[in-house]
Amino acid sequence: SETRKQLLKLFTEAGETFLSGQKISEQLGCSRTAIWKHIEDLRKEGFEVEAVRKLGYRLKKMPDKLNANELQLGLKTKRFGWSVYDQESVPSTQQLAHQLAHEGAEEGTVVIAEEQTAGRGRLNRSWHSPKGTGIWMSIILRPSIPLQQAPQLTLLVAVAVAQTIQEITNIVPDIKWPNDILINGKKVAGILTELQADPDQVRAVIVGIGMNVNQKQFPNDIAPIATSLAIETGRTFHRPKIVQTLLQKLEQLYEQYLQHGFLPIKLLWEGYSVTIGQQIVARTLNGAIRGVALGITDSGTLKVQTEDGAVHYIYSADIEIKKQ
Ligand code: BTX
Repeated sequence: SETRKQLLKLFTEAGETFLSGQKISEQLGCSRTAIWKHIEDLRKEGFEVEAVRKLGYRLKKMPDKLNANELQLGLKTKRFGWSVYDQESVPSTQQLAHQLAHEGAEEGTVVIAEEQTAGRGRLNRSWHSPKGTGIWMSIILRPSIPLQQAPQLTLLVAVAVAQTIQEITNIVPDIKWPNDILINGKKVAGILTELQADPDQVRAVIVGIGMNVNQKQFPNDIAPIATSLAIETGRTFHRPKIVQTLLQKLEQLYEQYLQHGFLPIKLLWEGYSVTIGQQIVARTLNGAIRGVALGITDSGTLKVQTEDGAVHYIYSADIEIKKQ
């Protein structure tokens, strides 16, 4: 309800400060009994509201739920995240986002779920997406760019994810070309960019982001290569706050990209990159290429120089970085 929204707004603006029942009822124009009832409802939803005699109320904790209410409370973006499809469980948020994009969903539309039962990575690989612990979301973009520039968006999203992790945890993560976000060499987040396109123009980009947040452990098959923010820091995190930060960073970088092109994004990306200058093996669908990663081109492809001096341009591959 509108009162509930206003009450939450008052609480979040007040921060650590107590609000008296008197003040709240004046501001919202309803009785103290009504306020008390709303506070009880919030508690049932998982909000922790502290009440101290003579001082009043303050909000101690918000529920760690990824729904539209939580995501939009205090959200500072202009467009991203103002249309949200929140789901308890879906096969894949990508699937639903594709469908919505086909139906004309606007730019910045977000699909988010507590759990994915068939989360996917690149090349039909699967993405482990257990309930209530990570961020599994897709966002719809509609840039007017030619097809060959689409890989730039994967790198842009990687920068947004890296900046978000840095802001939330103070850890500077690494980006491994094109789409892995690593902490201490282990994957903490992955990005999947898929297109809906006409022959030469992008109609929609469906950006899938998976971030391991509060998991304490992983299934055996990925345990050696996967990590979460909780494992790396020993803390747990409020996921809606992370999503808000991510949407803000994404929107900022995306606007910068549309106005000034890929160059500023490329510079930021290079700052997080662990690929450039390394001896690597790039496994592509057409075989493996061994050499030195020289850098990324202005379109976002990876430049690799093999021992014979030849330079290869790689659009898509899995990269193994050789220990030196
Ligand atoms: P990728 O193909 O680069 O990585 C997939 C590989 O990563 C898997 O084969 C497995 O080895 C490993 N892996 C699987 N699950 C995890 C995990 N939770 N943490 C770390 N490593 C893992 C990366 O693909 C792109 C992933 C995008 C996921 C998002 S979630 C929201 C959206 N919906 C959806 O179905 N996919 C995207």
